[in-house]
Amino acid sequence: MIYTGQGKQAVHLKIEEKGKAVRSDNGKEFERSLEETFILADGYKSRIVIAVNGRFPGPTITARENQEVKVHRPDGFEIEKKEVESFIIHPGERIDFLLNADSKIGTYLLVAETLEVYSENEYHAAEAIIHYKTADIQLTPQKVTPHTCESSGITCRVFNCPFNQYPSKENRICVNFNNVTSNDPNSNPDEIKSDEVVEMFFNFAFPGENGYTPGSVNGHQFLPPTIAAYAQPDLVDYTCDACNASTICECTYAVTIDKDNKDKIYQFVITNIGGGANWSHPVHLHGHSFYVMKMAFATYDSDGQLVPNGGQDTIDIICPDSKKFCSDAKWRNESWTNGKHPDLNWHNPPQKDTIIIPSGGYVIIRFKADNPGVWFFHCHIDLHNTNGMGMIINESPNSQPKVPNNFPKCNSFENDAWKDKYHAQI
Ligand SMILES: [Cu+2]
Repeated sequence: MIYTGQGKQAVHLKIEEKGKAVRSDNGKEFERSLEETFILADGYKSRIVIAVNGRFPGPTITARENQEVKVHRPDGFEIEKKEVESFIIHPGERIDFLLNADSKIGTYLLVAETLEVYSENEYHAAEAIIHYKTADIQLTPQKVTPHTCESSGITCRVFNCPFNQYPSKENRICVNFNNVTSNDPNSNPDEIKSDEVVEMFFNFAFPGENGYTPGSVNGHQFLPPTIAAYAQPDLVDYTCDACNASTICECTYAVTIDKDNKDKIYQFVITNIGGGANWSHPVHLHGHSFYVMKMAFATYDSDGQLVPNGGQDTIDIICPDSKKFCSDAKWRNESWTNGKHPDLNWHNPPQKDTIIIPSGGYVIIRFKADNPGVWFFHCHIDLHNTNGMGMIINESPNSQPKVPNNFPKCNSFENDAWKDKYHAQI
């Protein structure tokens, strides 16, 4: 199942190849047909995989009308199932969920709604019909509204929120990755237990000044190399000398880990703090899955609103620079340094390869550097990573297998015709 959405339009909720989207944007509806339904055999369990392909955060996926979904395998790693009313899926994530066809036999809606604050009479959602095999055909199930939880007597549980809580009137509570236990047969948290942990801070945000606030990691706006970084490592210009704690610069930002390939344990503290924190960022690491050890949020008031200056840079973390770029963040309590954070999840931490970094918050991940390579580490919102919110993790360069002889090489070049024209102009 693929959801495609752009900003204020939920465009498609495709179910298998034959299924078409049923679209409902602001009350406009397309005609429904039986081919657009998703048939569940009564009494059976169905496993549905959803991947999101969108430029903006969200959507929330909901099975309506008293049917709970069981979140089963976020990013392909099994967890102890979470029964929730809905879950939020961010760009780059995949979520398997189970749907039991054990409600009253009938026709229901599966709904993907955008994650935004609606004004009155505004609603953007895509819908698909879930039709029980023995139910009468009913192509117009009850319409959904964004206020289902408000009017229900039962508080809705929502999985994977990019924030700590909803406004109280919404009658929804958040379940996040701190509340998840791995149940994956290949999970082995012992592999990331060590007294010698290498800890690194990475701030994914939009810091800057004078109108220049590009997407960046630790204040480095990513400049993609013009050659293949893995195949031609000596030709990559990794110079980032112009960057420091109080400057935003553009360069091919890379951090080398595990130079001698000792299979060290790395702890990344991925932050979204300081003056450049606003969106939440689904951050994706290539080449690895990682254990989610901790997710921390900014401070919210009792009505679910972010408290101004309530980010984690005023709580657990300190940013020494006066401009609040937070490119050189540290733990406020020095004794937490190098993997000693006192509140890590050691009870079967879940594994992921993409994790939402809440606005004003941080996420601690751990992994073992056992996969030499040149790995992109980036926000999965296209607008953000093409704006510079990405970097290279160069892992164990001395152990990276060489490309075959005569492997094609590439380089940047100037087209002669273009060059003549360009130089004629200047
Ligand atoms: Cu982002």
